[in-house]
Parts: sequence; structure tokens; C-alpha cells
Amino acid sequence: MHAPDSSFNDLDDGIDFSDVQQIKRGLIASMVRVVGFDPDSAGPHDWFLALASLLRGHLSEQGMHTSRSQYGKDVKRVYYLSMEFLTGRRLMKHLLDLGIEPQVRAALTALGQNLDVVAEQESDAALGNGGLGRLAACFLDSMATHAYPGYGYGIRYEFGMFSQTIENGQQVEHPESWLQNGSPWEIVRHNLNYTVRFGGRIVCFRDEQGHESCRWVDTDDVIAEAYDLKETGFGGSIAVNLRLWSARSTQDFDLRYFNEGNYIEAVKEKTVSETLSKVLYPMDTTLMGQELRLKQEYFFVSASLQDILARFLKVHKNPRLFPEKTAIQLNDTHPALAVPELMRLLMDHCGLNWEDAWDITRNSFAYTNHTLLPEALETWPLDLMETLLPRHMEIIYRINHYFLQDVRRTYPGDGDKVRRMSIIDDATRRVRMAHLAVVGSARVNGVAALHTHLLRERVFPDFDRMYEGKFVNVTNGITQRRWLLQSNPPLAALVSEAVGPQWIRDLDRLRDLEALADDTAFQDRFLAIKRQAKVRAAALIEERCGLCVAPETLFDIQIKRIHEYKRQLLNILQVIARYNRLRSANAPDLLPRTVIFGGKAAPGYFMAKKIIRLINDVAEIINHDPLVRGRLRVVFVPNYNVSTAEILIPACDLSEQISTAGTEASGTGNMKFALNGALTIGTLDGANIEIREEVGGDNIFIFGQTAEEVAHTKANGYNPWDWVNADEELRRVIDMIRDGFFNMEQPDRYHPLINAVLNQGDPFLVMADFRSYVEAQAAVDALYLDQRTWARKAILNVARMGKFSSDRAIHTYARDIWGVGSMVADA
Ligand code: GPQ
Repeated sequence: MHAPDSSFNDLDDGIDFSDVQQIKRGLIASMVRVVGFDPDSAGPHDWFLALASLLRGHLSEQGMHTSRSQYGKDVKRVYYLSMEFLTGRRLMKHLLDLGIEPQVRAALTALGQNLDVVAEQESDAALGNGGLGRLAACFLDSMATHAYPGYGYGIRYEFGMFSQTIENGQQVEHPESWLQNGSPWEIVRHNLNYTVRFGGRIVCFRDEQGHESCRWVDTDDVIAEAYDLKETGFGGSIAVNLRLWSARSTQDFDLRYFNEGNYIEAVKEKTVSETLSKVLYPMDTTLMGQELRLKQEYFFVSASLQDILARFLKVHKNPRLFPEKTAIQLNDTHPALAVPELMRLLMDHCGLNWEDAWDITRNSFAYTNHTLLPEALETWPLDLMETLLPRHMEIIYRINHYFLQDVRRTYPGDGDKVRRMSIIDDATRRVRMAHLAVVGSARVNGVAALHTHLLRERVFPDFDRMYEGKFVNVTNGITQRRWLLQSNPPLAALVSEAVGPQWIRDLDRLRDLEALADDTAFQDRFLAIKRQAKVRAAALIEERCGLCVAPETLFDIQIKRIHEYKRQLLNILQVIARYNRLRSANAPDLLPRTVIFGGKAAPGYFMAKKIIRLINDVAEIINHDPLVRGRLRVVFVPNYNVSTAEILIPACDLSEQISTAGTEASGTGNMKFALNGALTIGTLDGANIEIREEVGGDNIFIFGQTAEEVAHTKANGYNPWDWVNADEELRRVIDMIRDGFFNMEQPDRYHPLINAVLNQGDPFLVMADFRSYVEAQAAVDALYLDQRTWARKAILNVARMGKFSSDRAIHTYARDIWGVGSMVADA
């Protein structure tokens, strides 16, 4: 296909990365020619830029090979549309994927630099909030590693997740620009851009044959400009492209103003349109109804679909082949406007009729739901949608019209059902994005077995009955490349030594570790590695919090977004109870513990911010009380992010996964911890249930009400005071918080919190689960005393994590949802 002179298999200045001398020369060249700094005076950050630029060239080359081979084979492609990609740092990942870490390290050493210090210079690309965005990043890694023709689309936020400091115990948010010091991984494509339109009006006309066609006119336009990041897979030969869109004004100057001599007004319009990709909304599983957010959603969806369609039409003339060659995954409902957008492009640009366009559309999309929480289900006001996207609203009304016809035909006379299922909520005059996504998709999946079950039973029962086989489960997974190989090299090396290195591509191979669980020599090495990781985490804590923690103590960690349903409150209540026991008398059975928290609260989430403050107030008192010195410490690690997780997770003994049963869709932190040899204390929620199935009930601490029991408790008139009054120890804890024990300077600080929980029904059943949580914690103490048995169980946890690889998840999506194959037959 390609002219021979466009081959780039043997580029003159290509570097052989197995050769330290060549890397060294390449680094110097990159420093001089790209970074533009004298190597003699360059510091670690300059060397980071030089190295990243060097690698970017190589990755671009890999990406081009991948792309040529995909075009050559005319494969079916899969597009992952996500508002968030939480990739974290990239340097070490690329070096591991390419297998060149030792050579690069040596080359840097020869230049007087230390690779670890250089790697620390990179800022986290925090283009996501939490689990949903990190899942997208793990999926790209698995797609690249297993050679699926995948492609990611998202937004190039100038400001990603805010950075968090704790001041006077309270969260303070700071803007953080990951682009501030340059972004050497990106390939900027100023010429690859699309116009995205807003507002305006629709004019329809009929041609002589009576065909109606519509045009969307008088719109406000924004340009979406492509920035590409290459996601390598393990082995390095395949690169998946992650294309992020940045907003640019259609006009640099508004000439009307400019000609009048008003320079500032002339550039104002430019500033307004460019705010579209300015900042990530920092809310996780809670909704924010701002117009800007809706514009962001449409902005990235429109650019992505125009790009996808253009790529398809380059090769295929017949749009009807689209679903055979394209699968588009909607990561939650944030990209659900893709459904009417594809309809619009097919009808208004490709000239298809409604029936054909709809047939193509509903066979191209699949939708992943990530939450059961009603407050997170997206809806948008009709008025806003009609003003911003008039053509799309027409299309949505029409989709709904035909859909409700179907409903009426299937369930004659059931007006209630029609109202419940409608894409438009007539009562509130809003568009239900989840209904749009379900109707417009061939498959809908939940992210853990329980979640999918509850989704079908509670959230979409009508749809589930109407569309046989549409709802499926794909339990989440994590990539072992980042969450073991990269973040815990000593454990990765031990595992490879024990069972061979194949686990890196096939996590089920870990099963062979079971045979070593009772081997005391192996246990000793395993425990030594855990201790080493704890020393490293202790250094991070010392640096960030100025607190000294002892690696001999049990590290008990809860790191995730701060949310009422995740119940950091339950954890801190238990900590207070433990503190009371330690102070009251001899509590010989209570082991020394370090309880570590980390996580961000949405800036407007009052309760979550109170909980952060309570944790910090409690920590302040406990950490200064000589009576419990050496036996209990409480730490809140500020600015939890991917890089922090990479240090804390390997150091964990006890992983806290304590959400109210039926609220956490899956959880993925739970998997990362167990893979690194932590034992889980958790409820029967999300993927915890499947983790228990895999590791066995003896190797996990389960407590609390089940999802069914929770529903039952609530249905029977739950009163949290009953539970408090019946439990002396809990009563005391609540009294202390209410009386300001931890905040004498402002004793009523937590009245709103106590009031919200106890007098407003405790919706997440903190009080009901307290006693069984404390009992489970006592079992943890007892077991930790016996280090041999603990080590055995921890090793079994690692051995049985095979199922939770994102490779398994991706293979399942590829086979059951996308119908795409790997580009190479896997060995
Ligand atoms: N999740 Cl809806 C997010 O991180 N953000 C969101 O906006 C929504 C869900 C999480 C969810 O809470 C976790 O239980 C999942 O493990 C994770 O998505 C990935 O599916």
C-alpha cells in the first residue's frame, strides 16, 4: 500500500535502545537539539525532558507501525470514549514496557544523573477523579499489551485534578497545571482539528423527490485540536493512541472589535471558547449541572466522532459497514451524546435516512455504567439542551418517539412504564442520559457481579425485561504492569523468581504461588519485602506530614475519594474506640497500628470535607497523647494521587474496603492492595464479593450487612439512635465527637456532622455496621500477632488475584461486547 520510500524501518538516526552508548549519545543530542540546554549545566528536570523527547520519537514510530498494520488488515477497531484518563506518570512505565530500564539507567549514570531522581521530575497527568479514570488508563494498557486495535478519546484539560493541602485540618484546593513545565510526551497536531458547533437553529427543506434534509446554521463554533499520547503495552511493540482534544477559538480576534481599536474585547471571545478544555470537574459520583460541563461533554464527543467517521470513510465508502468495523465504548453516560451525534453525522453529512442511521448507531455503541447512586445519574434540562444542541434535541425526541412506540407495543396499556422508561422525564423536563445510552447501545455492562445484578434489578428493571441479553457483567480489573511490576519491583522480582515472568502478561500464572504459601523461607522474604515497602511509605509520610511512623506497626490504609458511602467515618469511629480502649486500661490484645487515610473531597461536598477535618482533628489528639505512643498513630496523607498510591499500596497490611453494601459499584483499589499482599477488611460490596470468592473466606475479613440486609433494614424503619444507645462503646465515641473532645477550641464543630448522620437517618448505615466492624478489627489484631499465618494468607491473596487483571476484563469486552480480535494471536 505504501510507497517504498515512505518506509521507516531503518531510520538513520534511530537509536538502538539496547546499547547504553547509543542512548547516552541520543540523550545528549536530545538535550542540545530539543531541550536546548547545555548538557554540562542541565539538571534532572532537563534530563527528564531530554529523555522523554527521545522516547517520544521512538513511541511515535511504534505507533505508526501499529497504525499501518491496522489499516493494512482493515481490522475492526474499538474506541474508548472517556471524560477521564488517569494515567499518572509515564516515564517508568514506558521504560518497563520497552524493557530498557537498565540501559537507560546506565546511560544517565554515565551522565551523572540518577534515573529515580529524573523520573520524580515528571508531574502526574491527573486527568481524572478516581476509579473511573484510572480504569480507563488500565484498559489502554491491557489493549496495548494484548494488541487490540484500541484507541482512547478524551479531553486535554489544562488543569487536571486539583492538588490538595491540609491547612488547620481542612482540605484546601490548589489548581495544578501538569503542563506548566512542558509536556514532552504529547504529539501536537495543530492541523488535525474539527469544528464543534453550539447553539444556532435548524433549517429543514425538501428536495424535488420529497426527501427532507436539515441544516444547523448560525452556530457558535469552537475548534477541537488533537494532542496524541502513545500508550505502550508490555513488550513495547504496540502503541495505542490516546487522543485528547483541546479547545481553540475559531477566531484569534474578533475583527469587529479589533477594528474599533478595542483590543481586549477582540480577544475575549477567544478566551471564552478556550475555557472548554480548561479544567476537569473535580466531582466523583456526584453530579454538577453546569452548562460548561455539558459543553465539555459534547465538545469531546463531537470531535471524536468526526475523527472516527473520517478514519472509517478513508477506507470504506459504504457507511452501512460502520458497525462491522467500529465498536465505541461509552465510559459512563458522560459521552452519551455520541448517540445523537452519530445519527446527525450519518443523516446530515452522509445523507443516510433515519432507519439506516439508527441501525448503524445502535449496533456501534456499548455503555458501561459505574454507579448505582441516584445522585450520579446524569440528567440535563430540556431548555438548556434545546438552546445548546437544537439538532440533537430533535434527534433525541425522535429516538424517544420510536422507542416509546416499541414500549407501548410490548406493554400495551402500561402508561406508567412508558413514563418510567422515557428518555425524557416530563415531570422534571430533563433528558435522562442513562436511558439514552441504554437505548442507543447494543450492550450495557456493570462493573462487578453484584453491581450488574443490582443494576438490572433496581436501576433498569424495565429495560432489562424488554431487552433480553442486553445487560451483561464485566468485572473491573487492574493492570499488573503498573500495580505490581512498576510499583513494587522487589515483590515483582520475588514472584518472577518463584513462578516465572509470564504473570506479567497472564496474571493467572500467580496461582503457582499457592505452593509456596507455607514455605517459611519464602514467607520470610515476602515479609522482608513488605517491610521494605513500609520503610519507603514511612519516608513519604515523614516528608509530607512531618510525622514519624514505625514500620513495625500494622499499616492499615484507606485511600480513595472521600465520600459518605465509602464510610471513612466508620473507620475513624473505630479508631476512636480503639484509642479509648488503649487509654482506659490494659489492652494487651490491641496491636500497634498506623492508620493511614488519603483522598480528595469534591470542593463543594460539605460532609466529605467535614470528615477530612474530623480525621485530622482526631489524628492531632491521638498523635500527641503520650498514653498511646507507639501503639496508635493516625495519618492523613495530603494530595493522594496515582504516584502516592504507587508508594502506599505496596506498604499496606490491611486494606480498608468498607462501603455500605450495595453502594460501591466495584472498587479497584481493593484489587491493587490484595495483589500487593494486603489482607482486606471489607463489606460484601462491589468486587469485594468476588475477591472473597477467589481468595477464600478464611483469607479476608468480611463484616457488616449484605446489600439485601441493608435494603431490609431500611425498609423496616432504621433508626441509628437505637444502635448507638444499645452500644456502650459507640455511644461514648459519639459523645466525644459531639462534645468536642478533639477540637476543644471549637467544640460544636462536628454538630452538623453528627446531626446529619444521626438525625437524618444515617443513609449509609454507619451505626448499624459499627459493632461488626469492631469485631472484625479484633480478628485482624489476633491474626497479625501470628506473623506466619498472616504471611501465609497474604501470599494466598497474591496467588489468587489472577481474575482481577484488566487483561481478563479487556479479553471479555473484546469477545462479548466489541467483537474485535487481537492483532497477534496471543501465545
Ligand atoms: N466511579 Cl459514576 C468513579 O470513579 N467516578 C464516577 O463518576 C463514577 C464511578 C467509580 C466507582 O465508584 C467504583 O466503584 C468503580 O470501581 C470505578 O468507577 C470503576 O468502574
